[in-house]
Amino acid sequence: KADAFGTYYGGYKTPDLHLKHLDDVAAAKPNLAQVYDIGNSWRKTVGQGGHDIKAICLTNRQPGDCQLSPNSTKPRISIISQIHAREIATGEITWRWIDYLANGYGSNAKVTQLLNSTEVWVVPIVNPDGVDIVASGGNSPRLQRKNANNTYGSCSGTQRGVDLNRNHTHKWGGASSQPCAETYQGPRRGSEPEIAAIEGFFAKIHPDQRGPGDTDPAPANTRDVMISLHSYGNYIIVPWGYTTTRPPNDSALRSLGQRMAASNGYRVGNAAGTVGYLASGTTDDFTYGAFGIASFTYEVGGGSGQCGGFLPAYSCLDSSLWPINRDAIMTGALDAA
Ligand code: ING
Ligand code: ZN
Repeated sequence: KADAFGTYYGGYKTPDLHLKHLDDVAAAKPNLAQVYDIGNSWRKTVGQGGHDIKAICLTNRQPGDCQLSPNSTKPRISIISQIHAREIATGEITWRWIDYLANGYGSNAKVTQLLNSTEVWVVPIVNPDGVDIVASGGNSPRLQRKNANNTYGSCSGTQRGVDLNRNHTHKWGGASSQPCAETYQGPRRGSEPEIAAIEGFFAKIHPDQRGPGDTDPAPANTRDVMISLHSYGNYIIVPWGYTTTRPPNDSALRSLGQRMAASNGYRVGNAAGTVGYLASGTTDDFTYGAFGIASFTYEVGGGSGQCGGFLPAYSCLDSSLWPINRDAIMTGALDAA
């Protein structure tokens, strides 16, 4: 299980440590950072432990900046990670991204330019209950993908839970309806508290351009960007996930995807053209479909070797996973700026 420092498997952090980190950064850099509680994990909603889900906003704060309101003066980029618990490199990348911005402001020219012009929102742990399950394995992390909701079906071990990246409300319903499946979509669109939290958060910070029902897509919001970090495969995935049909903004989405991929070398395409399967109810389909935001899923890391798979050695973050993805995210963020 997690050690006394709240780390596991060579240095990866527990949800408690991630939440404390956000508060520590905001306390150390009050002019740059602000933290918001955006909702609860499933276990917290049923009184079985669990966690808050929190977002941090980073910018060179002027009056009116970093508010949970759609009327920002600065463009916004959001980066979220560990919606799938076992994809442990992704939370470590956002941890380091937060520190990189908070510590680099005023000394690193790109960071300074970014935070002078843009609000950077980060939700490092979207699925904290799942990450607790992963960390409970200590040096043999448990490969939990889904959340911890055990009220659907009678499943055992890591079969329990809802795949939060199939539970979003836009074009929901094309994934598995079997509760014990890895890609169980849940009984209803947005059924899970983690998805209510993250969707409610996005709806607070972006003008809601949804048409009636599932109208595809919202009018383009060419200002804001969303990146959801997953692993693995070395891909930058663009909408749609639920269909092979290309969206109206396809060429603009792929063009920004290619500019980001100049740093990490990842292959850019839709789900069908990268991972090779369709996925309904994903985060990027939701933020693109509901708000018209340029939305991307990164699949960080390859499929084999000590830096591949769901559990890359912690040292892999230093050698490749962190620097190449930091620079790719920076390209996307500066594009918003
Ligand atoms: N991969 C993503 C998944 O949720 C994905 C792939 C993301 C497809 C977004 C389409 C859209 O299955 C992992 N590793 O979770
Ligand atoms: Zn994933």
